Parts: sequence; C-alpha cells; structure tokens
Amino acid sequence: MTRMLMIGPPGSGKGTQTERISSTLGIVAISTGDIFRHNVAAATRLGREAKKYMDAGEFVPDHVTNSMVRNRLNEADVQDGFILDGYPRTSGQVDYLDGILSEQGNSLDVVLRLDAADDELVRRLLLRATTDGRTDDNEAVIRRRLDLFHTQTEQVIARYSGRRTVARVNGVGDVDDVFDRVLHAISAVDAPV
Ligand code: B4P
Repeated sequence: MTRMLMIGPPGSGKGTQTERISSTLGIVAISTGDIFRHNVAAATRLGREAKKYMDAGEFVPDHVTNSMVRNRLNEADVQDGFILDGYPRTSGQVDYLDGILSEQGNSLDVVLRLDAADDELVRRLLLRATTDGRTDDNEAVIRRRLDLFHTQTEQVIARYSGRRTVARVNGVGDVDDVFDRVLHAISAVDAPV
C-alpha cells in the first residue's frame, strides 16, 4: 500500500492524519496546501500567485497546482510511494493525476475520504484561527472553502468511488481514535482477497 490520496473538507483533519500516516508508515507526505504556504512564506512567485486565491478561499488555478504536483511526483523520494494530501480537488486535477500516474505506469492503492459535518468543521477552523493565525481561517472564507468542497471536490470523490478505491473514515472524535480508524481502513484495503 504505497500510493494514497487523503481527501476531505477543510478542517476534517487531512493534514493532521496525513502527518501521522507519514510518520507511522514511513510514506512521504505531499500536501499542496503546505507547499503553497511555504511558498507564500518565502515570497516566491508561486507564493504571490497562490496567496490571492488562498486568502479568498478559492482554489489555486489548476494549471498552477497541476504543474507543481507533476514536478513533485517526479522527484526521487516519491518513486516508491506517497500520500497526497489535498490533491486532487477538482475534476480537472483528477484527469491530470491520472495522466501522470499512467505515464509512470503506476496506480492508486487507496483514496481515504475523511468525513465531518460542516458545523464541526467551522468550529475547528475558527478555533485554529485563534491559535495559528492562518489568513484563510475566518468565517466568510471558511464558508467559501466548504462550498467549493461540496460543489467540486465531492465530484472528485464520486469519480474515485466509481473505481472502488475510496475508504470512508469518520473524522469526528479524538485524533488518536480517528487515526485508529484510518489505519483500519488502510489495512482493510490492503487485505488479500
Ligand atoms: P489546505 O492546506 O489543504 O487546508 P484545509 O483544507 O483547511 O485542510 P488542513 O489540512 O489545513 O486542515 P485539517 O483538515 O488537517 O488548503 C489550503 C488552501 O490551499 C485551499 O483553500 C486552496 O486555496 C489551496 N489549495 C490546496 N490544495 C489545492 C488544490 N489541490 N487545488 C487548488 N487549491 C488548493 O485540520 C483542521 C483543524 O482541525 C486543525 O486545527 C486541526 O488541529 C483540527 N483537527 C484535526 N483533527 C481533529 C479532530 N479529530 N478533532 C478536533 N480537531 C481536529
């Protein structure tokens, strides 16, 4: 089990659980949100471009995100596997990732879908706003990010569900309990049939 996606609404715990999967299973994590934030902090050209969209709760345009992911997936440390956190989020990104994987002769082993209700997500992100100071954690922007999840990223999940690769995980509860569910979901997919 080496090639995974972590998909879920903003605040569902994608980043939190991806970090745990990475450190426990030794799989390299790639978070598009983190890559953008590093670029914003370093004031690179990519960061200046991405910031406009992130601060408004919008998706960074596909052509920018896709080429960034392509470059990352061609690096040596991910040739044996990766967990992609927060990508793909649009149908166009699914097509693009399919293209990269097919060029590489690879396929996905599992898509983890982390669930939580919108009220819980808003509560978590507003709490994070008080501790982390992320510029996209204010109520209006959070609502926009949730809208985009429901209108665009749910279609992404539907496409992977059609391929039977989606494992659904309840993201509500103690972080350790959610992680136990994640490990269980991964091992269930990995089990010999
Ligand atoms: P992300 O960084 O992916 O931001 P996010 O969706 O809010 O998720 P994040 O991983 O940070 O939060 P998590 O759910 O772990 O994206 C940010 C922006 O980048 C996007 O809005 C977009 O502009 C851009 N972007 C990224 N990828 C893109 C793409 N593919 N295409 C286009 N644009 C893209 O955790 C949230 C909070 O909940 C944390 O405070 C955490 O401590 C807490 N939490 C986690 N688990 C919990 C639990 N079980 N109980 C209680 N709290 C919990």
